Amino acid sequence: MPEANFDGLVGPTHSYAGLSYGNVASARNQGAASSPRSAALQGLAKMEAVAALGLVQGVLPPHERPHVPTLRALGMSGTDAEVLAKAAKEDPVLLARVSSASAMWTANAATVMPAADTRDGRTHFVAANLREMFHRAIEPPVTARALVAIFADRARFEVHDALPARTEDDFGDEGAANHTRLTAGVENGGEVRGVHFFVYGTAKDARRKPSRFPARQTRSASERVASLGALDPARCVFAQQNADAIDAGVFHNDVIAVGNGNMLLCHELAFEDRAGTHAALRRAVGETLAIVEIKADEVSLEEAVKSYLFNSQLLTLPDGTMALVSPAECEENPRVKAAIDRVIADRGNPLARAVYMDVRESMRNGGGPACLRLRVPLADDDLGRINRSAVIDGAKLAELRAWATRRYRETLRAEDLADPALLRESRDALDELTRILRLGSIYDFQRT
Ligand code: SUG
Repeated sequence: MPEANFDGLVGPTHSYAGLSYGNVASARNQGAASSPRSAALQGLAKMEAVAALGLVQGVLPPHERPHVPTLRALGMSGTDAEVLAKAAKEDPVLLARVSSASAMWTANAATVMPAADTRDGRTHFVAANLREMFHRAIEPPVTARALVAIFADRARFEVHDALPARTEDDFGDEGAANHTRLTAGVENGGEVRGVHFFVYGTAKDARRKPSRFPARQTRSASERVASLGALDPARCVFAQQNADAIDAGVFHNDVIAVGNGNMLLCHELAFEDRAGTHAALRRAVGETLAIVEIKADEVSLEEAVKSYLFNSQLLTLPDGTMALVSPAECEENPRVKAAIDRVIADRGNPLARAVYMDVRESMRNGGGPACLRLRVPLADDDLGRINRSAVIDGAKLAELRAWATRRYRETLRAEDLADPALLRESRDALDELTRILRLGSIYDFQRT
C-alpha cells in the first residue's frame, strides 16, 4: 500500500509570536492576531483532500499549551492562574514559547524508517529533539507518547526517544523535514525497499556554514538517527544543505526539496555540493531516479521561500501517478505556477497533477502542506495493527470539525495567552480529543 500521512492538528493556542529565528514567515507575522479555529479547519480540509486522493490519512494530536510544567520547572509557582500571570509579567516571550502550537508541524515530529529497510524488520520512529528552538524543544516527550499510542504494537513498531542534545555542535535533529525516502519506482509504501536521504545544515568539518541564520540539523544527528533506525548504511545518503539557502530562510530541507518514490523535485541551490549529491543519489537509487531541478532564474530562492513551492506534498496515487499538494500561494505566483505546470507537462517524470490548498494560518508561521504531515510507509498488514481511531474517514472528519468549531476560539492575541480560561478550554479540548482518537492519557495534565 502507498505511504500513509499523519497530519498534526493545530492546538487551541495557535499564535504568531515570531519565535523561529531564520524562519522568514514567522518573523514577518510576529504580533499578528491568529485564528485557531480557521487553522484547525484548514488543516482538516487538507487532510480531507489527501484522503480523497485515495490515500490513508491519519492525525496526530496537538500538545498541551500553555505548558505550565515548563514554567514551574523554571521556578514559577502558585496556582496555574498565578503561574501564567507571573510568566506574562516577568517574561512574555517565555509565555509565548510555552504556548506555541508548533507541534502541528509533524514533519518535525520524528524520522520514520519503515520495516522494509530496517535490520529487524520493524518500523522505527525516532522522535526529533528540536533542540535549536526552545518552544520546539519541549515537544519530544509528548510526541513520543502520541506515536506510541498510535503505533503501539511492539512486534511491528519501535518508537525511540529523541536524541540527547547538549552543545551547539552535536545532535540537533529536526526529524523528517530533513529526511527523504526514495525508491526505484513510483511505489513508496512499506513493501518496497528505500534509500534514505538525510540532509544536514552543518557538521563539525563542514566546508561552509550559514552566516546569518542557524543550521538546525547536524550531520552527526542524522547519522545517529540512521543508526537507531537500524538502516543499512549502504542505502543511506548524507548531504549538506546549501549554506546560502539557509541564510535565505530555508531552515529545513523540505523548504527547498521534496522527494517521493523515484522523483526528487529540488531547487538548483538546495545542496552545498549539487553534482556530488545528485550522483550519490543516482548511485544509491539507480538510473530510474528522476531528479527534476528548478533553476534560480525560473524560481528564485526568495520566491521559493515565499511561495513554499518545495513544501508541497509529493504523493503517489493509487493509479501509479504522482500529485503535488501545494500551498495556494504557489497558484497565486505566476512564475511558480508556471514552473509547476512545466514539470507536469514534462513526460520525463511521474508528476501528473497539482492540487492547491489554503493552509494560510500555518503558512504565516512558515509551515506549508509538507510541514504539516509525517509520512509513514506502512505495509498492507500494518494497517490492521495501528490505532485506527487516529485514521481519518468521513465520520471522523465530521467529528473533528464539530470538535474544533465548538472548542477553538475564532481569534487569539498575545495578551490572551495569560488568560486562565484559555488554559482550561485547551485542556478540556485535548481531553475530549484523546477520547475521539483513543490515545489514552498522553498529556501531563491527565497524568498528575
Ligand atoms: O520550526 N514555525 C516552525 C515551522 C516548522 C515548519 N516545518 C517544516 N519546514 N517541516 C519552525 O520554525 C513559528 C512559531 C512562532 O513564531 O510563533 C514556528 O515554530
